[in-house]
Amino acid sequence: MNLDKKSILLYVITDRSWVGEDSFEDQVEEALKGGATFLQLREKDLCFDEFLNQAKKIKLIADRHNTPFVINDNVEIAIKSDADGVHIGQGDMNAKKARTLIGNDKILGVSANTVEDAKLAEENGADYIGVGAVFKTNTKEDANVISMDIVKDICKSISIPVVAIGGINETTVLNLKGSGVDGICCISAVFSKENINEATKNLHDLAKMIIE
Ligand code: TZP
Ligand code: MG
Repeated sequence: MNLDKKSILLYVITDRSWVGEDSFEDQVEEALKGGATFLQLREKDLCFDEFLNQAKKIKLIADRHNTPFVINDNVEIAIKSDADGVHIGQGDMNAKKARTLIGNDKILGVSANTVEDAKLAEENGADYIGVGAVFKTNTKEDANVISMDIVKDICKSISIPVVAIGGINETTVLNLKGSGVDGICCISAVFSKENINEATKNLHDLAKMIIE
């Protein structure tokens, strides 16, 4: 599928570890109301059935807001929940196989932190690339910070959209200006906040300032 780069301007990934008074679904709804343009369901601890049920519930919310919705890591959950696609890392199923399984009409996102991996992912049918961590983050323990030069080189070497991830918040985001990325991806800068709607609106405005 041909993904419009505008749809990844503010890409939000769920994180249930921040669930407090509001339910997980309410938090997601607030992020979408606030202007998230793309949504990924990321679950590291749910069993298959729980993951699938959650995916079906979140898909209804995403559909109501007309927001593209992908599943992290798990191609089978993406297919069974009829999500709009799947996002895979270098350690997950390979991109070519994922593309074959989901078909050409679904979205395939791939994480890549080298020019070589990004080019290969594009060749293998990725619709967009996720690159990072671009800044230090506590959300993913094994995430290495990559240099802005690598981010720039990746953006220059492929023609599909690139979204930056890792440690992006209202104070770091403007450092991405000039990097060539098409959007920002945030977890804690959205879901750790008391007012998710306001945080998302703010990040949406800031994201527009870094896009060329
Ligand atoms: N992949 C690279 S960094 C990261 C992931 C999933 C975590 C991003 O979380 P945050 O809270 O936006 O830094
Ligand atoms: Mg993964």
